[in-house]
Amino acid sequence: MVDEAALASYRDNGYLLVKGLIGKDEAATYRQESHDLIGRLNRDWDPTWGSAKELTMGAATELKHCHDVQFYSAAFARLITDPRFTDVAAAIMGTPNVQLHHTKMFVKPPEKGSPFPMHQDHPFFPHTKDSVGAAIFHFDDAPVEKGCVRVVPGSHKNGALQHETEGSYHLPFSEWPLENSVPCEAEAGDVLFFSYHTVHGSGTNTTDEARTTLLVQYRDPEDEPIGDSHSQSLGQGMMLRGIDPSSRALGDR
Ligand SMILES: O=C(O)CCC(=O)C(=O)O
Repeated sequence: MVDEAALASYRDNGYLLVKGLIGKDEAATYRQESHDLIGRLNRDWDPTWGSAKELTMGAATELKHCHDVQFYSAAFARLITDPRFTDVAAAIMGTPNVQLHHTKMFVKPPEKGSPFPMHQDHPFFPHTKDSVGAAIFHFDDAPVEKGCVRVVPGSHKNGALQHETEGSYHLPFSEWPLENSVPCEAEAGDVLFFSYHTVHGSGTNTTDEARTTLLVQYRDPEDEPIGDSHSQSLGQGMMLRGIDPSSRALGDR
């Protein structure tokens, strides 16, 4: 569980790195699960944003990923309902109820793991009450050189910002350079929480080791999506903690 000082820091900065939320041995097991899954999928589609080339001076980079991992391995279903995680998400939102929006596992391959331009998650899936948050589980260490996630502290207080749309939603590079953000270096087992209004991105993995993470987007079940963008994610609406007080019929989501 997080204490009041940590919650105050989250409210102030828009992010919170929770050290050792899961153990290093557990993280190593999930790392193996992730890499095994990527191997089984054997996909050649690369989700690197078109706009990422602006950060690599045109050099090609690579990203491996899987959405909705809990539909491929029960280990991930256990992780996203683990109270060590859901208790923090609940405390951050100030509600006992935590609902799944979607999950997304990323492996940034060695030497050329793709960066992410600075952006908010808000334009991808806006909601009426702005409760939506991300939790990034680190399954291996993520120093700056591995392209750790970077944030702009306090940027969530600006609310929704205008994004450019070419090559995925991103903020103008001149106003929001990656270098001006704060690197959130993490160790295996750490989890980074941030609001969908927090401006964030990440650098290129230039090391000889992969960076392996699982991003879980969650929300208050009483927070309604605006429009139906991103509503196709499998398992969206699953309760991770507590109940859905709205008790909307499943087909109405
Ligand atoms: O994993 C990362 O480096 C950043 C991912 C991200 O920002 C996103 O998927 O919105």
